[in-house]
Amino acid sequence: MPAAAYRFSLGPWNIGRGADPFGPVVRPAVSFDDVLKTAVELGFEGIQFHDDDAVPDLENLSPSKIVAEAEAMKRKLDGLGLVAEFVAPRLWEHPSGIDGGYTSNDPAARKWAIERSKRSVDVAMALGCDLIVLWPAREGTAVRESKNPVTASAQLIEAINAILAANPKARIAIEPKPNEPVDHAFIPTIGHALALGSRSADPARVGVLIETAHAILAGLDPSDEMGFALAAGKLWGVHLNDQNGLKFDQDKVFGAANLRSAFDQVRVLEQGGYAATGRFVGFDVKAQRTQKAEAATAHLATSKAVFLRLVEKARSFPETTAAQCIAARDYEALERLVLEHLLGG
Ligand code: 3MF
Ligand code: MG
Repeated sequence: MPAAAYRFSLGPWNIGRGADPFGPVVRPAVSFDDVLKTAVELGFEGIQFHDDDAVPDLENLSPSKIVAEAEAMKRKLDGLGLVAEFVAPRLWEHPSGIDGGYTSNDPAARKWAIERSKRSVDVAMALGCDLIVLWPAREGTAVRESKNPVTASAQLIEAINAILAANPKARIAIEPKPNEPVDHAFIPTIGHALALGSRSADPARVGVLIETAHAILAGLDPSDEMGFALAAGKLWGVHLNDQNGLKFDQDKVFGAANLRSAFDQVRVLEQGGYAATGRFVGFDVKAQRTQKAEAATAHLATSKAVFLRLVEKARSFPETTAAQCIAARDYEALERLVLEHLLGG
């Protein structure tokens, strides 16, 4: 039987303008149509959307107009053979989300966040996808005493329940991150996300999206986070990238900082049968600021190429020899086997 094939996705923010906290943009804006063109050229089938990527200016549009615009976007995707992977309500850039959305200390802001999330559900359905990604970016604190974590947990469940109630088909994938932009996030790990989902009104419709860099920032092994979610049938998306230790969220090319860790992530996706679920291998990678405009999509091509090379490495891994090392409790021999395999020996 042929091995299951992976499907790849990218987000429009992956093709950025090169701004960083210390300097302005260095490349011209890329139109959404050109992002879609790039996706097709690079062999990516899925598009990851923020709600306002799909429907710009949606805050100023009526619910019916939002749906009409999302339907127009769906027709555009159809014409190119692309599909929407998920829609994420972008709460963290709007003035109402300044202190977080669902856990803001301002009740009007909390109401806004839930309403906006319901509009995201409408956008997703019109795009023909049922997955809502929640990156709880500002749901946390910079000053620890500014919010009550007991109350915040209840508010997060309330928001999740409101999204689930908005449409019986909607599913939620929580994308945890321990810090940045906040100091302490309320849902820092996959364990927190799954625990929260299990306390929702419909746990079967709440899963997770795992980003490599976020797991590393939490001091955890990304492949173990993936294994934990896969075992629970809850790994509904990934944001593969890389991260060189505990510093700002780097969104480096997959495998660029730690090729062995990238191998372990691919291997656990293979072991957990991820490809057969039909879910996407998504990347959350940034082009380096130094890249010239015409070469500012190389990071996506490289991430995908590295992933596919590592699939070959995972499928050709000498499992029988590895099992013998494990049976003999000779983990030094196993270490050597892994390293030689990765070195091409
Ligand atoms: C966070 C995310 C996105 C962000 C994106 C832009 C779904 O890790 O994946 O939300 O918007 O990374 O910074
Ligand atoms: Mg991400």
